[in-house]
Amino acid sequence: MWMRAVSRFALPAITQRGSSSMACLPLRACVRPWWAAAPAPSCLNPVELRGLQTMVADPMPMARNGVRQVRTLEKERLVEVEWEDGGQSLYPFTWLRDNCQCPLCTLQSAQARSLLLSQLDIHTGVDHIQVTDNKVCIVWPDQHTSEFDPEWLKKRCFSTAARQAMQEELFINERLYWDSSLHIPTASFQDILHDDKAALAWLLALRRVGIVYLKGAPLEQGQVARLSERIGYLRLTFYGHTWQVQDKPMANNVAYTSGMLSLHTDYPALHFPPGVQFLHCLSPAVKGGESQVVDGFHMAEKLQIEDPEAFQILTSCRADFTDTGTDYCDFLVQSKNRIIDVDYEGRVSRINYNNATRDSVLDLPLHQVQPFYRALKAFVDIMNRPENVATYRMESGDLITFDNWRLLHGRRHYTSSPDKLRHLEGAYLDWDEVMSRLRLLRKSVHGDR
Ligand code: OGA
Ligand code: NM2
Ligand code: ZN
Ligand code: ZN
Repeated sequence: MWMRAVSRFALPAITQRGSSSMACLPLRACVRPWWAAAPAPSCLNPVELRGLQTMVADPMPMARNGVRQVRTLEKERLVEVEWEDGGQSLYPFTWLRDNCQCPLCTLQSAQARSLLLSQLDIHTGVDHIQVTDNKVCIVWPDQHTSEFDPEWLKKRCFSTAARQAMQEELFINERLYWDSSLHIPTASFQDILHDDKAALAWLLALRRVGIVYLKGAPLEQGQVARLSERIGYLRLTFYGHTWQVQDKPMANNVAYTSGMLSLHTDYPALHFPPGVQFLHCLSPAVKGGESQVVDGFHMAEKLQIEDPEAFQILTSCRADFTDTGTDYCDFLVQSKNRIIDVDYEGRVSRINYNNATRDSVLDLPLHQVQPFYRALKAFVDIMNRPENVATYRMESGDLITFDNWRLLHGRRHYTSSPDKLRHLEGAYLDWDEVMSRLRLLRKSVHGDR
């Protein structure tokens, strides 16, 4: 039977909302970008919404991107564009010259810059500027001319709000935080393979929620590879292109036993751990083996609030990880990772934690050892609280997809029966490839606008 954490109807709900109720909204009328404007799916029980974009005010009024007038501010070396809706945008001369879209400066077939920095005068002036056919035309002092499309310019406006909107459009960093009451967004494996709308809803939920449950995958190996081809290609590691999670003699990893797996992220022994993980259940355990997940970003936020000292330690001290054995080939891997990675603005960007591969080598001065253990235990205690852990049981044909940089996952011990082996097949992908497919699907489903 389904456990509480799995919501069968969740993902189609996202799709419907995404395609119907939004269609009549003006482009810029919502706080979120147009393609993300669907309300939080009702199936989710998000604890909080996190992400810059939710705090961004309407970056640009929606009206036509018509240009009313342009002028140069010579002293500041800026072009000022006044839009028909009354707004204004400023663009540095140097940036405009660098981003000339003409065939001499841009290789159009690759949409790549061919103008070299050695050819760029970063002190250039402007000889002449005017609006022709609603395009901004600039003649540079050497008589080279550039033409800029107003829509193109507007998206690249340097105001804080416009930059934030553009970054959210590109990277979709908004997150829905959750706890044990999560109903995991769920979709049909076949739909995702064959329907672009379903695939888009899948990847959007994977990004925002961090986990999506797929049902109805054929009961044979090769399905995680098939699903990865829907995106691009999978990530090869020392455990192979895909890997078989089974109780194996002389296991080269604790995952390949029937033991419980405490909450972990996969592969912190690599400095660049896989971003996304797929696990396909081919045969469940007769008894035990239930899955558990927690929202690592949410747990890190809780730690920061409850125990700022522990958060400080786990975001600054690097722990050593190690992994050795033979699989795809022989390996002896070492890494140094912070348990909680934060970006340049202090926002949590990745969790790196697998207690099994945490090395006995601990490269910390003596006096930092006990504080490190105290901090790590505080974090693990929070993530183990029943109110934070979502539990589900995978049945044959179920395929779970999740953000391995954000979620920690585990499983209960299971009873190994020799005539019916528990068998999951897994594969990794990276976020760059997944995000690439997400952007392309967004374009093909919704069009450029
Ligand atoms: C793993 C893992 C989960 C499971 O192989 O790393 O977390 O349910 N497996 O066996
Ligand atoms: N497996 C499942 O960090 C880890 O060792 C995760 C990886 C063996 C590919 C387990
Ligand atoms: Zn040019
Ligand atoms: Zn794992």
